[in-house]
Amino acid sequence: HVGSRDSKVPMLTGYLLKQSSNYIKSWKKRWFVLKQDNCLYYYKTEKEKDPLGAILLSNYTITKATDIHKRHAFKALKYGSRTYYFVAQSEEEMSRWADALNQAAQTSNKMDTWIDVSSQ
Ligand code: 4IP
Repeated sequence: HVGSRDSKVPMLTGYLLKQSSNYIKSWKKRWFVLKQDNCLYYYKTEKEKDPLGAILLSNYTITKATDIHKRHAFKALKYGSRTYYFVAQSEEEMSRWADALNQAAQTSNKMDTWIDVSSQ
């Protein structure tokens, strides 16, 4: 489901695999919701009300993950922060997510700049 910026509808939702940050590096299937606040929320299932976590996309860069041996893998990278690895169900799903997340990351970058400038 794809929403537009002027509605309360999430920008993008769907299931992705997310790699755990520990040494086990297990893959968890999670329901992801990209919201208007440029945060990416993830839930155990789409029925869950409380998210397991949220990723503030500001200053993240989303690229193909060529450093892992999985198809349709992409990552979210930010200097000094956790690198998130994701796997989509198809190449098309991957680029849909990458585009939406990059767009959200850029929007929140601009907002950060604006906040920084105005608070000085
Ligand atoms: C867990 O791995 C899950 O991958 C968690 O993901 C993850 O938390 C944990 O990382 C990681 O230890 P195991 O179940 O194999 O132990 P989820 O929250 O989606 O269930 P996040 O949410 O942070 O990826 P740590 O580093 O947060 O503990």
